[in-house]
Amino acid sequence: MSDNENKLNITRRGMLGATATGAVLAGTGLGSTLMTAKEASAAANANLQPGELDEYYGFWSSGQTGELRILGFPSMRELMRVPVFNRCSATGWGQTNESLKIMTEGLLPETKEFLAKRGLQTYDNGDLHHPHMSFTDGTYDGRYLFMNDKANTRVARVRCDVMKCDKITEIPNAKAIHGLRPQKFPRTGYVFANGEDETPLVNDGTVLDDPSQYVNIFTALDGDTMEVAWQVIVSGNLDNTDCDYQGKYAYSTSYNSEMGMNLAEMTENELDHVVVFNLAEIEKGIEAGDYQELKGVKVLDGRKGQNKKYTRYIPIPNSPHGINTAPDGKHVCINGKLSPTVSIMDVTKLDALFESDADPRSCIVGEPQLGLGPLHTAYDGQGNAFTTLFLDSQIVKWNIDKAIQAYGGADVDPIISKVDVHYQPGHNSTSMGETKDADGKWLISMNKFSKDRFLNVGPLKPENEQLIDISSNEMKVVHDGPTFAEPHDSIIVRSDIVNPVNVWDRNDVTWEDARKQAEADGIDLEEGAEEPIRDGNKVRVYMTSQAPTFSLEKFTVKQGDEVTVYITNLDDVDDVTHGFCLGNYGIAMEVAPMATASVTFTADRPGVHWFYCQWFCHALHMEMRGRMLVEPQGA
Ligand code: K7E
Ligand code: CUA
Repeated sequence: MSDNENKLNITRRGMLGATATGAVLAGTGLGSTLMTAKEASAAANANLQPGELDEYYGFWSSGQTGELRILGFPSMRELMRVPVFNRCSATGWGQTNESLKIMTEGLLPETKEFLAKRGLQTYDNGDLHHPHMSFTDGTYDGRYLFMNDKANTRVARVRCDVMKCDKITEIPNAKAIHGLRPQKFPRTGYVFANGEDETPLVNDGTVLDDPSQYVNIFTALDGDTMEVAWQVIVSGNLDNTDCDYQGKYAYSTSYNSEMGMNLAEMTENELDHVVVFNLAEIEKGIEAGDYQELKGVKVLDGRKGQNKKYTRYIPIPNSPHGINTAPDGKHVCINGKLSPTVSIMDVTKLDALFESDADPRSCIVGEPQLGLGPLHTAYDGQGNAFTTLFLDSQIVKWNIDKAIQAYGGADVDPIISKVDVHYQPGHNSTSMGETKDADGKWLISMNKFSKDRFLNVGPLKPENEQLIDISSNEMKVVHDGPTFAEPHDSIIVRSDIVNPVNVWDRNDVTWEDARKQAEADGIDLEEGAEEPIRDGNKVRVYMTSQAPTFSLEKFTVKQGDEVTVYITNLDDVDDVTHGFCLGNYGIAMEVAPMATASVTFTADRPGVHWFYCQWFCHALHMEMRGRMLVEPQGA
């Protein structure tokens, strides 16, 4: 068809009605210039009026920024950043005693020792890819968010009542926690976490450049305690993971079944695999004592050729990446990455693999060719799937049943439509799409490159996240949202499921240590103390804050004292957060309504040092300040 004929065709089809226009334009990549009436109204929904609240929460990873982000969705307004693996200048995360406790108590002893030699208490960086909410009975329950740190092999949890991180666990034996998912049924339960990088099982330097002795480790944590429940040694490496809606199986992709150490070796095989973990058999194996204990963790052997019922290996083309269970509770899409296919696994056929040693591929019921570079798949809850095509820079909408029929030989095309995205999408997420309550309204395409979509900010560009209306067969890009370094994954949660508080509960566990210390000192945290409490060269300062004053206008310490400042915010009012920033001492922290926060430092600079409240709280906020007087040594 010539260009002219093509245009003519569009015009003629356009006469047939708005829906057909949308379909044709989407197919030609011109879709972004015209909207149907229906699409325009959906776009209007995404652009909320001032003061209007969103229908969903978006929980966004921030990749190597190391924090969790909360967005209002579909407006894409960034609401909050929750520091997790990073240091935060605004909140004092990584500096307050309360945050340092959370960041350090789950580290392995060897890591603490390693960091101490560098003068650190904890890592400063993290690489957070996969935030997922806790489940009850196949849907989000609003209790916790769990997330991985690929950079330093950790798993963290955020409390949804206060939206603060409360646990970070370093995973022993494994390396580079990447894929992470909470158990969907009956509840979370387990949190499954993949170790991506291959290392010797005991990685103490005895084995170095001998990959034949390297392994990878699959970890299940207990989501309630955040302790490691068990681990399984696997063949090949581990990339992404998911689990079923029945509570029987978890499964992970491997792009390096070859156990190669360079690109050529890693991509050598046409088929890599998915490892299926049989949760009941693993629990039986632990009960039977079929494990070795390594760094305090029970480690089972689930490698190929072990003849055990812990794992099965399903060949999948080719370096598969994302793995996503459909809301139908039956089908799982495994995204082929180097293969243009998505492999559909039927979870009801997994029992047979473990019971009768059936052909491992017998659980694959469809393998549609969708386009180049399929990475992740999301769902609308109506039998359709949405797959990101990294190389084609498109999202493809396709029908699962039709793909299964085509695999069985029927002459049907499972592909419904494609839409161009800008550019190179990795993850995508649909509203409630990883739960049984997928609602088919919205999809977010998380694109790795933004190139020319925004004003140029220099060689380092933001990523581009595109909001797509999926309420009709023609997907419609309605919004571009730039983001920084670099969200991989997100979840979109109905707002009624998430109910954070406005003001802290004074009995919160977060400042348990501060309360114990205050009690030992005979002080009420809620009242503060008029003079610092001295204990050798340790000095404790107890203050309260109430807009626009701190309870102390000054306090005096001696040069070299180890000073701990405790602040309890008595403002029992929404949004009246105070802070404590100590000038030229590098100290700053947030003190939210009815919270206690504390920070410890050495007063090694003599002289007059002002502290001030750095969260704007009152018309007299500038006046909310005081002095720390440091007597010089020998005075
Ligand atoms: Cu595809 Cu780390 Cu989820 Cu990135 S992973 S895209
Ligand atoms: Cu208190 Cu600003």
